[in-house]
Amino acid sequence: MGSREHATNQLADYAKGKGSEDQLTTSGGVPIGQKLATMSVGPRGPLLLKDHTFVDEMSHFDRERIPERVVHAKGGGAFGYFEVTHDITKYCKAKIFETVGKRTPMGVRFSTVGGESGSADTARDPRGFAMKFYTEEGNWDLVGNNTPIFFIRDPIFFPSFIHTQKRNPQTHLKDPDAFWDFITLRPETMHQVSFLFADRGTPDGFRFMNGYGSHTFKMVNADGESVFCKFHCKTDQGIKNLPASKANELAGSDPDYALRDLFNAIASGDFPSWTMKVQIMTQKEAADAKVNPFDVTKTWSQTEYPLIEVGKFVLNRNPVNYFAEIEQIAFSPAHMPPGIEASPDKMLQGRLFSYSDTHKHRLGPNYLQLPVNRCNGCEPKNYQRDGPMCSGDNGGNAPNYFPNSFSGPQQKPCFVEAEEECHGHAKKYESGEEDNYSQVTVFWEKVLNEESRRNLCENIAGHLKDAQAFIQKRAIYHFTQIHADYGRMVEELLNKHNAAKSNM
Ligand code: HDE
Repeated sequence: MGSREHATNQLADYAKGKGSEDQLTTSGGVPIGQKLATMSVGPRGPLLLKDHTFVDEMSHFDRERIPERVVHAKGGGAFGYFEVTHDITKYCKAKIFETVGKRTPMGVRFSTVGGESGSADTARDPRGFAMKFYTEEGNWDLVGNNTPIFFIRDPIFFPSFIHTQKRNPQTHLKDPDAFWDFITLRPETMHQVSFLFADRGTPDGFRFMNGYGSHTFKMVNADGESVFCKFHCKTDQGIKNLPASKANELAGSDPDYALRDLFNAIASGDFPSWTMKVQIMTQKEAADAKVNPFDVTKTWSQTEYPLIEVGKFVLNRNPVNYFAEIEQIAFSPAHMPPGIEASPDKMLQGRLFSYSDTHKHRLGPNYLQLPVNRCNGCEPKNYQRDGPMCSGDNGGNAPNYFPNSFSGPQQKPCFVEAEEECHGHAKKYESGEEDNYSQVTVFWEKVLNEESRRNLCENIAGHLKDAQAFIQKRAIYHFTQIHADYGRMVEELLNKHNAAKSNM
């Protein structure tokens, strides 16, 4: 390989491993004798439609693209295993946690959120951290981010919030007003915005960041008792972030920086790993909690709900084919095995619907039959049939209706979800006036040091400077509610930018 890195040398490595070449065929498997020319009448054409090799090739090419993910379009991933290191069976009956030392195959897809699939890896953006555990009781997808919180607390805002970061409907450019207009109209975004514009908003690739389930989930044990929990996956490589200037530079010089880094690390045997921990809250604690434990714009205190170690996961295999294994991998928060359930978190509830809905559009209704999405050794048995691209046995000759008296798949009471008590009045509860600032004040005062506070304000001002004055004013108002110094520092920096603009 000489001095070439693994990602650059991929083709040569393939050839070395492959040895002799295969016979070229059509997509139907028919051997091809000549692929260096189309069939034409005489050397100057025209072409003949009877050249089915050409038609086969071209018509497939014409259909190569599938819709990219509406968010998280740019990403990379890898595969490996999860290993239990500590016993949590008193909380959770999921088979994946059954015994210490048990290993379960898994895959992770890392991504940026707002950009298109060709966009730069080093953009200031949360990073997607989507995990798929191939458990023997069905796949468990923990579809998280590298942040423990999120911008909004009601899923009704998600499409609009995302539109503010996509392209302006007329200019097709990123809009300087839209993001800050929305953010300042919905101050529940302040916590995540402050996290995003701080140093962790530009992680150094995918290996040096944590992953979080972010939402509150429910764990159920073998006796049917349930607790609420949050998942934290701490990078064993340590946290490493890129300075804003370096991130900007890399966006131009190596937009695929994070994908390259992950591929090379795994190809050279430097396997990244993460330690999984959980926070646990009892039903009683949840009922008495001062802070809404189901609000994804908030964290849980780690003093009151300490981190409990569960296991670790290691990524030790690069995808063999990016499209088959990474573009087609399809996560959904609704994919939960017995023992792991949803909490009432409204955002999580909204996501339970959205993901399989988008996959049915992006990959088709039988997307779970694609090899990368199939569960491990637990053949699905149900009454769903047919549909485009059905590639399994389609239920074979078993009955296709339920209930039936003819040996079709049967339910088992041990898999019923934990009972849940719910009461309240059905109405649309506007949550904009809830506590939006107090945890951000703690973040400013206790988590950030002086240098990172400065970086945060500079990163915000550098972005907010292009928005209209009334939007800047509204932003300063919210930062001041968090901390007077926060508001003042952003204001001073904005004044400098605005003065420089008016001198131009
Ligand atoms: Fe997603 N999100 N999201 N999201 N999300 C998608 O699903 C959505 C949210 C996250 O590598 C989409 O397959 C709604 C929070 C990751 O393939 C879509 C809401 C968190 C990925 C979708 C949220 C995430 C997605 C787009 C608000 C962190 C990439 C394509 C209610 C806890 C997964 C797709 C991958 C992808 C919807 C909010 C993480 C449209 C409606 C909060 C890591 O279904």
